[in-house]
Amino acid sequence: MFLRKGLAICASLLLMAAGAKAEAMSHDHEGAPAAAAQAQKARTSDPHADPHGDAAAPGQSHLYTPVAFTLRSGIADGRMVYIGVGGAIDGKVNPQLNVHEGETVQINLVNGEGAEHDVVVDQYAARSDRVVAKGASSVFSFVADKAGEFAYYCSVPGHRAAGMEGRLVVAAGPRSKETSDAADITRDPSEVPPPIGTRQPQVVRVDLETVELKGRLDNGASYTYWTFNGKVPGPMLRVRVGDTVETHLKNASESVMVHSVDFHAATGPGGGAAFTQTEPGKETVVTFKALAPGLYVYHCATPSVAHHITSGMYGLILVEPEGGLPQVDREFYVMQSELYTAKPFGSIGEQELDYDKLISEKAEYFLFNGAVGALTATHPLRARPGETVRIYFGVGGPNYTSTFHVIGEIFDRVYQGASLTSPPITNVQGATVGPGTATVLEFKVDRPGRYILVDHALSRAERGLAGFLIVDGPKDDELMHAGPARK
Ligand SMILES: [Cu+2]
Repeated sequence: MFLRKGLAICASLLLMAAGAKAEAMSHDHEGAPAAAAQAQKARTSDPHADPHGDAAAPGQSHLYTPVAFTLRSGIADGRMVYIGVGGAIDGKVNPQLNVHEGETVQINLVNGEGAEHDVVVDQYAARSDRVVAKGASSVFSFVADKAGEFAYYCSVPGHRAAGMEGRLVVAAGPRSKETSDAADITRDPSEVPPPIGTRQPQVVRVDLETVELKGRLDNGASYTYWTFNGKVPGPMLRVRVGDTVETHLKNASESVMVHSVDFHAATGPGGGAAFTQTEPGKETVVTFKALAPGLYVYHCATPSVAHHITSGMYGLILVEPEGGLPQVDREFYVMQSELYTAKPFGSIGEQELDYDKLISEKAEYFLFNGAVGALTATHPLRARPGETVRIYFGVGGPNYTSTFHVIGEIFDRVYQGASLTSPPITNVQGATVGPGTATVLEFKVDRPGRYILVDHALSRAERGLAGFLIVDGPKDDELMHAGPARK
């Protein structure tokens, strides 16, 4: 078990690295089907994960859209097995295939090691053609018109006994449409307010609305997020030192919970939370003076605070020093958090918080900007070679410390602890950022390619935590190329 998991992690990192490499070696890397992009695409387009499709209009019929699975033959722990490819079954040995009554099921069989194989489901009198050579594939489909639990297996003599058998579970009744009406709650990392410039201190009004809504956590999975302004993280706020920040906190009338806001940029009881405990349908106002420059987390501080934070209630406020920050070409807003669902990572359907896991810090999901795929499939970061990039990075948490790293890049400057009044440290591989804190990172992107944002506690990449920085432009072989040094 341990070995298999370890291999799965290695394999997916290799895939990502291979993706980055293929990307870097190609001019036309938007068109190059790099492995990481494919892996991501498999997640986003896997019809099993979301049979209704992301683009589908609510209420539209998807009865005839097949629920597709890809199985690859292979060896695991010395046994002959099927290995799931893509979506919720990715990397799983003899994965359970979950469908609903009445759905058309399509199974793609890929020969992964060269022996002859097929897939048979007796109860539906359904079978694939045999695949006889490595790389060969076949496809078959059937309508799952009987609810129940059935075996799928390889009918080549001896193979079923050798391990090639899994379960097809047909749930009674149609699949709930719950995930197709889930909102996109992910925050676009390019949503950074413009620099303040050189103006005098003034009163700045900030409007925050706390909104509880069903959002897409992953393809085929939803979660009832609690948010500031409907996105995760909440809006990035930008003021200057000496400004007076007048915050109006409105709690939407549809809310179930009381919410509030605690600004780490503020000095005073609860960072403002003492004055902003807000009932549904009500509004509170708190005003504070931004005394110290820096990049600060804000979050809901209504008990249980960890529950409100994990559900999406956090954001960043930048208090610029007088005169602002040095100009850069691109600024991005990225926040990390973790989620403690009752069902394991990758489960389909509506996910619920598990309070015991939350208080014992056993996270299922690790997320950049609110959801799996937020910074890969939905909103990858983009820049051009030669541009300078600044990332405002914060950890909502509520519990895990991040070692933020961009694979294939070195941070030219890191403002440790997000202190903007201390000199930044230079030439740094990773920034350690604890929960409820932040950092500012700057670097120049020198070479085109796809760079991967991670927390270098890389097991978390297996639980949703990854982002892309896509750098388009002419390649520069001086900095890196495949093969030996050139004369
Ligand atoms: Cu709250």
